[in-house]
Amino acid sequence: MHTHTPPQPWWKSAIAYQVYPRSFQDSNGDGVGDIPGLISRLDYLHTLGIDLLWITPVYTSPQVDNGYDISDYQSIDPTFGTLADVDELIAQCHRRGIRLIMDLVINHCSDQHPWFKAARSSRDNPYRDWFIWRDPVDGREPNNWASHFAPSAWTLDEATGQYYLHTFAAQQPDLNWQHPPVREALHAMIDWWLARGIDGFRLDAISYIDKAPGLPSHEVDMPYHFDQAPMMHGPQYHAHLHELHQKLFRHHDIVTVGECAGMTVQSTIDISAPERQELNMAFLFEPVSDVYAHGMQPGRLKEILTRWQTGLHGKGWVGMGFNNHDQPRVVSIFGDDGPEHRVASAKCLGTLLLTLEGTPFIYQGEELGMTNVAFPRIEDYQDLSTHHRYRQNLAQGWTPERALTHEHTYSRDNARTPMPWDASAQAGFSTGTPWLALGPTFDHINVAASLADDGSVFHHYRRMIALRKQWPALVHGSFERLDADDGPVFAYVRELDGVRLAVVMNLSSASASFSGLPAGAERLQGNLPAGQGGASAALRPWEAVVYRLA
Ligand code: TEU
Repeated sequence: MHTHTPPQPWWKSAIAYQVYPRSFQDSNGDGVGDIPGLISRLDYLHTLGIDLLWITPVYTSPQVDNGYDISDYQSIDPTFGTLADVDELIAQCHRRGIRLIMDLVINHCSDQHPWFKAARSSRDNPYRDWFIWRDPVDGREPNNWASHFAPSAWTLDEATGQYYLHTFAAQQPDLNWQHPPVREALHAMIDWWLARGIDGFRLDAISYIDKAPGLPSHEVDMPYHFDQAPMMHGPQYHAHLHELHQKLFRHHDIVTVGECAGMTVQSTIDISAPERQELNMAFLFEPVSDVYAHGMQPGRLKEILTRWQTGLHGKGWVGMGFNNHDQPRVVSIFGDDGPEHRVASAKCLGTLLLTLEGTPFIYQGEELGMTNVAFPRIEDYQDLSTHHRYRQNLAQGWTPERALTHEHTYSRDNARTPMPWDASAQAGFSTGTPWLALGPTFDHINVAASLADDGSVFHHYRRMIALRKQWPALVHGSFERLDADDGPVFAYVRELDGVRLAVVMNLSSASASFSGLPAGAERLQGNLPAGQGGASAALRPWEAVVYRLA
């Protein structure tokens, strides 16, 4: 049928799903999700229709940052299981036609990793240069860089009298990528994982592996200033990525996805264009960052998505998603999570995700329309970045109430509450006490109820996934806007080889009208029962419809 399309790599048409293993399914009653639990739920993911699974870190770790502080890259934390469990997970995924990618956290490791323990043991230890050390300047930090999770990006090692650099928590020292033995050790580790049969990696915080030469202070005269610019995209950045590609990635049929900060269309092309031989794609974060900063404004979202869709087409590729384990729930910040519009807005946002160019990444529970939680006490939150930000906000004079309310909206734990499987005690997640409390909505927002209800968010995601698999135009087609203003209606056409699909949606909780749909459009899928449709349609709140154009 679509004979003009050149062969395309499988990962462009894949539908990805992210699992946060700690919160997905516990199998042994310790309150923490694990790999056997995940394996027991693969049929559910298969029913949804996904074919690429990304799991966040399950390696041995003190769990200061829930596994993003790794103390042994080549073993599995007992909380999650064993290497044999991972082998079983790979096999069970592959049996279902699901590829598995793992998190690659190589900007930093744990301060409990043997490399760092050796490095800090003395200034002349052979591992010293595996990390980034500087002498104090005027009795304090070598520069004014702030960490994501601590006031300063530097911590003094009292015993040896020098500071080490950590872009994230003090327990996550940055590896020194300028030191060749570091790269060699990481390459050997990556090779070992690829030989186990995994299908690729999500590269954590990868933009930070090369810093500005000389580690210059920010010009702002503050003791700790948060500005990522000099902390990333150093002169060797692309060379390091290219080296990974040359030595490792290109020898396997895998996919590589970068978690890159501060990306533009051009810098995404520079990483993901095939001829660059670096990564296959980088995540698109600008929509989420913008809604964070400005609240949901349809006009802004439409401008951002249009710029990326048209700018990358034929040149680069993104991982598309509005949710992950670091972000509040998409229905709560982009949509309307009140009782009246939660289901429609979650389905509308799912329609958006699954009709844009870029490999869609669904985050666990998004397909249920899971919402943010509002825990009553700051102690109820587990995430270290939530506590860091709370302390910072108190220090600048906020009341505890205001600082807590802020976390109700922004805490990473919004995304990390356990997956609600049914309405039973602990939602079928665990027979023990969950490590993080369930959201209060699990009595009605859960998997069992969603599977049983043909009108659920789940079934809409399932149908939209099937539609994307059926129509390559939704994956590879060009993008052209049909609406021309900054109002709530977002309408666009995806076209490939003469097949034209139109997507029309109302990104608001009020009715809207749209008159730009060409006559004779055939409705393929909608998120509400079919209405009048036609050339001059009234769109109900959060209505989203996919049409085939004549
Ligand atoms: O996040 C990298 C990152 O830049 C984060 O600061 C992110 O912007 C922030 O969490 C939003 O609140 C990655 C992981 O996704 C995150 O979970 C880890 O904590 C972090 O790296 C350190 O490994």
